[in-house]
Amino acid sequence: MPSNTPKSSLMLHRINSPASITTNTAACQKRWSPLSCATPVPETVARYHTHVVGPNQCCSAAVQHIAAPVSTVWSVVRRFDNPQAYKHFVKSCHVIVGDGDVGTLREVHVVSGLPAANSTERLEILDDERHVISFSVVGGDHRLVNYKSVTTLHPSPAGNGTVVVESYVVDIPPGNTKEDTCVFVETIVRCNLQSLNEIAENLASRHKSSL
Ligand code: A8S
Repeated sequence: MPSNTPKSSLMLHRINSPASITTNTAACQKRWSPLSCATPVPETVARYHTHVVGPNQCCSAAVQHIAAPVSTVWSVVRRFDNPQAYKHFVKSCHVIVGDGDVGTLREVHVVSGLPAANSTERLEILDDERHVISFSVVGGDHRLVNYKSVTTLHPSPAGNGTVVVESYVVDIPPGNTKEDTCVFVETIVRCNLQSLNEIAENLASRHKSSL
């Protein structure tokens, strides 16, 4: 089993809530997990952020606390047709097949300055009850072959906030190291989560002042 990152396990440790806690033992002995096997976590974290990782792949997770209700954050995150609402690297997005259900394909064009032009992505999971969304990259002109990410939202144990957990698996591109790949992807994911934080907090405060 590849080693986990202390940062992720520390952060995930904090999102424990008394409801539906599980230990990560069975899954993480066979697969990559951001957690140590004994760390108690909400059941959806253990289930959706435990990945099979090939020898030429890398995998990591990021956590973001947002001072907005899960319903507000989810209203932004669930829009597979509108990633540009919070992903600043996305210049445009068009749904090419499907109507928003699992299997829908989107074509994303990214801003200039990246080692990429576009990406074709498939919606893998959209669970409005558990607040889980996942997509995989199935084509395009870029270096992140077989990229797959899962994002889950959890009510923060402290109160009216949200904890977002986003994990990914991707092939390590030829000529790059695992570390290069992780740094590149983590930079994108962190930017996206920070932007999501701003947008959701703005939506929540606008909603409050209109009540
Ligand atoms: C996401 C996450 C990632 C997106 C990557 C990592 C990408 O859209 C960008 C640059 C690339 O080199 C690859 O949630 C790709 O969107 C911004 C085009 C896939």
